[in-house]
Amino acid sequence: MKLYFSPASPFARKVRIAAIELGLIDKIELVGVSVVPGQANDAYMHDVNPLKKLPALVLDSGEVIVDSYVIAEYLDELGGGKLIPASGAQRWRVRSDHSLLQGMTDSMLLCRYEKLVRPTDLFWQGWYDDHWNRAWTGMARFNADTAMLEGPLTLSQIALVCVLGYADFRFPDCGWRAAYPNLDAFHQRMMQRESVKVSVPPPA
Ligand SMILES: N[C@@H](CCC(=O)N[C@@H](CS)C(=O)NCC(=O)O)C(=O)O
Repeated sequence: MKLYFSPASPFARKVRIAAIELGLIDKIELVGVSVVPGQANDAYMHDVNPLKKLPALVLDSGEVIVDSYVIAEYLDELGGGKLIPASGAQRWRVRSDHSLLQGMTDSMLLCRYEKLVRPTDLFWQGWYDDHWNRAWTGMARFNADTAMLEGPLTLSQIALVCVLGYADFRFPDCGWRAAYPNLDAFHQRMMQRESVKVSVPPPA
């Protein structure tokens, strides 16, 4: 299998952590790709993902799986279903938490693009603040969820560590550790895992 990724992508990081935790990383070739809004990457769009988004997983059959959740779900099935509970309340909780975290990551990425890509004179502060507020309020939501933070490893915990790692990477002065001490303790615990440690985004 080939995983199209970037070391900076929080969505791709989630898939890499899941693959390591599931014992599947040796079956995956990592292929680095650059995708930036407003910049062409016709080869990637044509051959892999018309949406020009990372990550994408190409199976040995040539079939392409897109969206980090779907890729993680595919890998989880292959690896024995350790990260997404198979049924019942636990399953919907993990999936719903994951959806929240996915939305928080999307909002943080939109903030990043607003500053990095959009021409400075078109910068829209109210829109930026609105999206940052979604990520920040989401952090408060998870800071209060000690059952989730202290429970067994799930895909939603992996998604949360990727949100926090992305905050460190792109918004280093946002102050999430001081504001959310439970998330700080969770992050420190998660950083003891090799999968989390080796996938920290490299310094920009
Ligand atoms: N829902 C997608 C989101 C993926 C996504 O937005 N990836 C970013 C990189 S972190 C991307 O490819 N951005 C390029 C673009 O939007 O042009 C997933 O979970 O895989």
